[in-house]
Parts: sequence; C-alpha cells; structure tokens
Amino acid sequence: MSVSILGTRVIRTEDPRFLTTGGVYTDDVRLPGACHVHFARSAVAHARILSVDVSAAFEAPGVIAAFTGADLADLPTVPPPIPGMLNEHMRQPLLAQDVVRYVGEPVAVIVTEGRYQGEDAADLVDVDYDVLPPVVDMAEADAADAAVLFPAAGTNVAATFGDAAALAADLFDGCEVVVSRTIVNQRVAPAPMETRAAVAAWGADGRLTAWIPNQGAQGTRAALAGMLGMDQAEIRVITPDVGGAFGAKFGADPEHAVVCWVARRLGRPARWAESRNENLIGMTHGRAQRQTVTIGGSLDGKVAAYRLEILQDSGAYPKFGAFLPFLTILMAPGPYAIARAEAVAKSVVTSTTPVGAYRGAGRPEATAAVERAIDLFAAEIGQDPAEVRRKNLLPKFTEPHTTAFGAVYDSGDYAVALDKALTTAGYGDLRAEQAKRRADGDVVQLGIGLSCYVEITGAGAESGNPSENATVEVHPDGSATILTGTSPHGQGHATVWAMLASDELGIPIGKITLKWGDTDLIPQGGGTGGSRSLQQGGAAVQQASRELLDVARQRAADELEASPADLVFDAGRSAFAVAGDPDASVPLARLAERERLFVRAVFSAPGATFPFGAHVAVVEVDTETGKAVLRRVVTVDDAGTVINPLLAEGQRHGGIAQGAAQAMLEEVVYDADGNPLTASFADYPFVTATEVPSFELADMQTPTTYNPLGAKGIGEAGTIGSTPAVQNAIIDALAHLGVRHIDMPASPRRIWEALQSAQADG
Ligand code: MCN
Repeated sequence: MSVSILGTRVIRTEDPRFLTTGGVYTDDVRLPGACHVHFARSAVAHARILSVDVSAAFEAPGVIAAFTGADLADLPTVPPPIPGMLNEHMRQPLLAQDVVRYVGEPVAVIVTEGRYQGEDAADLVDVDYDVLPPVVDMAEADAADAAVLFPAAGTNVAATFGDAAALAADLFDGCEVVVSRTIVNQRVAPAPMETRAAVAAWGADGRLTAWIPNQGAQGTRAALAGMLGMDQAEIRVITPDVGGAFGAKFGADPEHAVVCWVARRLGRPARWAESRNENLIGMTHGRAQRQTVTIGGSLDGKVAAYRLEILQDSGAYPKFGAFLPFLTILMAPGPYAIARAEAVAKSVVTSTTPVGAYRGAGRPEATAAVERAIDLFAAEIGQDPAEVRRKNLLPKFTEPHTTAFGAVYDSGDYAVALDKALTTAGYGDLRAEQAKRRADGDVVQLGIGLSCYVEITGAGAESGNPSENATVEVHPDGSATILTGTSPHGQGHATVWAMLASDELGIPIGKITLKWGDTDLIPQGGGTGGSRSLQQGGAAVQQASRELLDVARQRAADELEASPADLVFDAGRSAFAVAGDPDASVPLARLAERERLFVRAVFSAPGATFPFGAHVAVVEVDTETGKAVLRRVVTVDDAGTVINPLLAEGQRHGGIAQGAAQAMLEEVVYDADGNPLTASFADYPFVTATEVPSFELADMQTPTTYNPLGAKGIGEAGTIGSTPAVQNAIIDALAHLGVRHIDMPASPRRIWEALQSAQADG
C-alpha cells in the first residue's frame, strides 16, 4: 500500500517547462496572416466627442484599417457583471461613442500589418473633444452639486448597499469611549507581469476562436458573447499560459471583444497585446474606498458598537468594483464579537479607470477598516492592541456561526491564531525593545502592528451551491488526464490536482496531465478567483478519482471473475486485486484498454468557507526622514487542511508582499484634471524583494467540514492580513509622539507630515 502524499511539499511540476523552454502566452500564439490591433485612447478624462478623424492615420505606413465608435455602434454595450445590482444607465460601449469618461478609454482602433506601426499611426488619430468637467475624486462625485457623468442616470451613484437613512441614532449609546475617523483604502493597480492580450480567428463555419489570458475560459466566453451579441456556442475560448491576473483577468474587457470584431470584419486573424502604460491605465484598478469607521466601547477594552460607512470609487463605468462594498459589508465585523454593528455603502462613478476585483476583492477593505478601528479604540483607552483584540475576538466555534451581516462562518479559532502569531513574533520582547527606544528618544523608532482577520473564500453564485467539475481519465499506457473547470495562472493546480488524483489512483504525478482553459474541451467551469479552486475544483478531482475507482472496480470484477466486494485497490501498484490473493490482480491501465475509463464529477459545497489568521508586522521608522522599513512579518494563515504546504506558503508569500506594498508603496494617482500620474513603473512603485523581509510563517490548520479535503482558500489571505498589520505598525511606531493615523500608502512624506502635525498639535 502507498502512503498519502497529501500534505507534503511536492515541488511544482509546472516549473521545469517555465524554467527551460518557457511558457506559451497569448502573445506567443502566432497565426499566419494575423493583423495587429492598436487602440487609440482618450487623452482627456471627460469630454463630448465632436468628431474622430482617422484619415491621417489611414495614410500611415502599414495601416490596413481604422475604426471608430460609429463603426461599432450596432454592437451591444458591455453587459453589467452583476445584473440587477448596478445602475443600468451607466453602460460602457465597446469603443467610446459620444462621450469619453476616463483617460485611456478606447476611442479608435488602428489595424496594421506590423506590430509597432499601430502605435505610430494612433498618434495621427484626430479627435475633436468638447472638454467637460471631470469628476476625479469620489467624494466630489458624491457631492450634491456634482457634475453628473451619465445624464441619463441623473446621478453618479452606481449602487447602494444597506439603508443609510436607517442607521441607528442610538448605536453608540452607553459607550464610554467613541472614536471615529475617515480613512482611505487607496486605489491600486493589479499590474500582472503579463499585460492584457488577445488573438482572434474566425473559422469557415462562422465560429470564433479567441486566445485570451483569463481566469476562467468559460466566463470569458460568456463575456465575449455578451459584448458581441453572439451565442456562447459560437465561441471557443482558449487560455494559453497566463502571467498573473490577481482578479483583473476575470471575464473579458471591451478591447478583447473589439479584437474579435476586427478579425471578423477583415476576414483575417487579429492580435493585440497592450503596453505596460496601457495596462496601468486600461486594466481595471482595485480597492478605491473611502471608509468612515466609528467604534465605541468601554474603558476596559470591550467593543460594544461598530459602524462602517463606505464610499466606493467605481471609476468611469460600474464593473465589479461597484459591487466590492457588498463583500466589504459582508465581512465588516471581521473575527470580532461586536454586539451592535452596522455598515452601509454607496458606489459612485468618477472620471477614472474602472475599478474591478483585485486580490481579496472587498475583504481586504473590510479587514483594513475594522483593524484600524480596533487600534484607534485601543489607543484612545490606552490599552495594548493585542489585549483589546483578545477581549473582543469571537470564541472558538466548530458549528457554523452566522453574523449580523448574514455571513455564515464555517469554523474558527481566532484567539489561538492571534496567540500563535504573538508568540512566534516574540511580542513581549518587541514591546520591551520599543519601550527602550522610546525612553532613549531614538531617532529610529520601532513599530509593532497587528491584524486579525477572517475572510470568505469559495463563495458561490447568488443561487445554488458553489460547485466545480472535473473529469479524470486513465489511459491504457498507465497515464492519466484531468480536465478541470478551474484556471491556474500561478497557483500550481497542475501539481496539486495531480497529487489528488495520484493519491486515489496510485498513478505517479509525473504521468498525470492537467488540462484547462479550452471551452470546447471543458464547456463548464467557474474559473479561478475568490480562492475557490482547491476547495471546489480540487475536491471535484478527488471525487472524480474515487468515482472512477468505482467504475474500474466493476470492470476489474468482470476481468477477474470475482465479486466487486472481494476486490481491494492497491494504490501502490495502481491495481485491483482479489482480497487475500494479490497475484489475481489487474492494473487500472489495462481496464482502460477495451473501453475508455473516465468519470466526470461535479463537487458541490454547502457554502463558502472562512479562512482566518493573525499577522504581526514590525517596522522601523526614521522620525527625521519619515522613512519606514519593514523588518519582520509573522503570520498565521489558517486555510484548513493544507494539501501542498510549499504552494500554500508560496501563496502566502506573494499575498503578504502585495498587501505590504499597499500599506507602504502603491497608489494610483490622478491629477485634478483626471490625468493618471502613475502610468509607468517609473511612477507606480511596484513592490520587489528588496522592500520586504523574509516572512515568518507559523502553521495552523483548522479543517472545514464543507469539503472532504478539509481545505479552505489561501490565495488571498496574505494580502488581507498584511496590509493593516503593516499600516498599524507604522502608526504604532509613532503613537507615543501623538500620531493616531496615517493613510496608505504610508510614504516617507505622509509619515513626516503626520509627525509634524502631531507635534504642532501638541
Ligand atoms: N492550497 C493548499 N491547501 C489549502 C489551500 C490551497 O495546498 N488549504 C494550494 C492549492 O492547491 C493551490 C494554491 O494553494 O495550488 C491556491 O489555492 P486556492 O486558495 O484554492 O486559490 P486559487 O487557486 O483559487 O487561486 C486564486 C487566488 C486569487 S483569488 C488571486 S487574486 C491570486 C491568487 O490566487 N492571484 C494570483 N494567487 C495568485 N498567484 C499568482 N502567482 N498569480 C496570481 O494572479
């Protein structure tokens, strides 16, 4: 018999290829005769388009065709991502029609023979703009006298969540201390290494094949069908290797649909790959919330009431970003037992790049808000923030716990996570070191920041249980193929899905191939996002493998002329044998010789799972220059049973770095006219290994009962926990000097200014 490999550090089977021959990305898909698509983009944030003249561009070298919004006027507008929840009057056309609403909005398409000719020709597109006042800031968009960006809507409000008029006047009655503050969860850019791209070709049968980097080919197919007014059956989406996505490659963007349209119109394949500059202004951004937190409780550190009021910047067109507050509200109280809690939100449109999902999508915003609130409260009553957290965490529960916001936490043990993080960090020693530096008046002060979190992973569609399918097939040569509805782009599913099948079938991992991302091969699938893949897609692989063994057992019984009940499966040999007679056996591979041996299974979960954890960040802050350096990050990230610790730790590492980057570095900035000031990596401070320390990861695994693996999601946890821990650490370093809050990113300038104003105050 073989020993289970689940829970072991199997190295990624994907990597030999990536490290030798390299991946095959969308831009590597070369079709004979393909033309190149380039988008001419709006240079102004808000304007009426008087005319778009492409005649000069047409004369430029290599130009085959040029199209404007008028050419595409017959196509539908972009369908809303969450039907029924967002203002229907704020629809985006595939190419700007009468009005442009952000810098970077596509206004014309140039099609060329050579790749770079399009960029040159685009400069010759002459757009006559009647400039309108932009509304750049979300608070400005929400003001009573704001210019209305969609006159047909009559408002800038894209969506509301909760009833702001029904907020309780007496929520904080009886509290000895109440603290309130408006904080910013700034806009950031997902900035995947691979920018957006598309290759499209139409067959003689009228079917479209589109190669697009995405997070789920089936969702991309649905989005293309919606934008092109086509039936999904007429479209095949193929997902080449994807160089990162972080939530921003779900579905499809207008540019993807336009590339498909161009290919049809010109009767030849078309291709597009955007530049980094285009990516930073054209791909959806993330976060972008202004939050007012109010927290009240007693002087002994018990929190009695919490209110979160959210203003969400949706950008120019309401996409998933407009929906983010729904998730923020769902997770508003986090892991705390707060007797009275309220949250409301409003999403507004602004003259900026649309906002979408970005690693954590709505949940990091909830954690950031409540973790800042807890620290503000602790500072106000002069108590240790760890103590205040401990006093307010929900006690351990093993049966589902329903919150006031309707979230059903599957299982949790939050205080143990906090204690483990504090012990691993050496919290007492850190506080002692901090006290010494404070007493000595050191220029470089020490800050210790905490965050406790619970988040939601594997949330399903509005109706029905979250589910995923997998097909497992064993071949006569002893190899196996898995088809999955998930869509890895760095998460290592090929390794882990093979581990799961191997564990059941006894077929070595090296002989198992994972396929995904081809809608003709795998018509259904939920893709990869919301850290759902292992708990649903992985569970489906295990289920399919087990069901395949049931089928094989029957065939083996026929072959061995034995009763199925008398057979045992020997995973070590990948064979069925008659109990007590190991020589009477038949390998799985042979059972696939006469008839294909495969099973498609759909795993359905009872609900979402709620991973949790605690982070401790340690920073040094130079009180003269305002420079903060991240010295340590210690985390407990409990994602239930871990199937491959190597991959789960890799996910935590990436997430922690991204989260720390939001706290310290990253911010998409616009000037007052709506011009993006962070449109290249020279201005957008992408985090690198030099800005972060080696992370210290403590282990904690509380299995969920929602899937047989016991697994919850890990893909976003690092991002959710680390941002507030690092932000809190920076503020904590300066707390004794009177600093109570610094908005993210806590740049040297912001830190220095906070110190100056604290000193001025007194
Ligand atoms: N895993 C495990 N045990 C667990 C949980 C997960 O061994 N208890 C492993 C899984 O087998 C998988 C990996 O950890 O190999 C992540 O699994 P999971 O938490 O299910 O998350 P998904 O695979 O669904 O990934 C989605 C998540 C999201 S939502 C974003 S955003 C994100 C992220 O993953 N974007 C990424 N990680 C990314 N990593 C890379 N390299 N690039 C991105 O764009």
